[in-house]
Amino acid sequence: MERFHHAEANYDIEESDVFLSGHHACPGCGEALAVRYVINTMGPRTIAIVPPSCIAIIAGLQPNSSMRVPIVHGTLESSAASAAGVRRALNHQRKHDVNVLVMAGDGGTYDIGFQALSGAAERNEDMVYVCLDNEGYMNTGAQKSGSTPHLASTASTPGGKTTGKKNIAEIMAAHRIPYVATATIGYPDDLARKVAKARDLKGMRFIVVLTPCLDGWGLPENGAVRVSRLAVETGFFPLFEVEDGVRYTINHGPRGMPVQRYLEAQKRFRHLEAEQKERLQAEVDEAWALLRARVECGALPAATGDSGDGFPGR
Ligand SMILES: Cc1ncc(C[n+]2csc(CCOP(=O)(O)OP(=O)(O)O)c2C)c(N)n1
Ligand code: SF4
Ligand SMILES: [Mg+2]
Repeated sequence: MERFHHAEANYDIEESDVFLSGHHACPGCGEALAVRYVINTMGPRTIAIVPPSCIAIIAGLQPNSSMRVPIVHGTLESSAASAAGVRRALNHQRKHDVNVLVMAGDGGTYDIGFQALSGAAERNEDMVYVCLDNEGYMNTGAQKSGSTPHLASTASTPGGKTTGKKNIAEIMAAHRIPYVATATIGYPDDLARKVAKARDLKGMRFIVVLTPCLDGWGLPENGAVRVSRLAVETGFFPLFEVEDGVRYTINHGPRGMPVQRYLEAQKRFRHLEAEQKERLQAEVDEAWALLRARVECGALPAATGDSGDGFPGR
């Protein structure tokens, strides 16, 4: 592990050198930066499961892979099931020190891979599952996914998506798994800390990382980190952790910046009327009220205590 300090961007993290320079993502891709932080924090004793996505393009094919770890290129439906199988095979070989990691896109997590993910979470399978969330099926031309925000324009919703973004962190927390977190590339120290925490826990750990896509969001090549910070500063994408499905911690409150600042930085929202922007602001405010209520509920004593099976409150 090597320590990286970046004074201007104000971060200081420890990274291994699993991720190599030279890959096939668009220059400036937010997802590639997220992959670097995640895989370098997980370290060299890791097997990664990567379904079809831009992550698979970033990982590349042997012998030209950008990662110094074994990678299973599975199907879009089956990442969590594949990871569960790899974990069990490793356990059988007594290789308990090898981490099993899924790096899947939002399409492969919120939608197409969700059945396998939910089943693995219900069984509390032992893995770190990271969803690199660029809010659309970007590898196939930026179609909308279950993660695309309300009113965002995509290749399949050019006039704006009529439904909202699924709250995958809450959905996963409802499975009462040991650890759920949200993170983004604009806050690398927060992201690396959460990945390290997940790595060192047991059972199902789930992190969703907001990773702006230049092409799909309509950003300049140097825009991914700035927009990911705006997502947090405006409250559009809250940073929080959930332990055992109930104990919520907010890591970074919104700084009172209007959502408008986030919307105007991206082409996918440029068609919006003033009234639609106000509606999105109201939705963000409502989501924060619910999140704060969850924090307060989590501070209450558990209803039934620990059942002893690894799942509290059952
Ligand atoms: C079952 C199935 N449907 C469709 C595809 C085609 N496909 C390959 S990659 C991809 C996009 C995946 O989107 P996401 O998981 O969000 O990853 P991203 O490309 O955005 O990183 C799609 C639809 C497929 N491989 N399998
Ligand atoms: S399409 Fe988007 S997510 Fe895919 S490599 Fe390009 S910038 Fe990254
Ligand atoms: Mg995607």
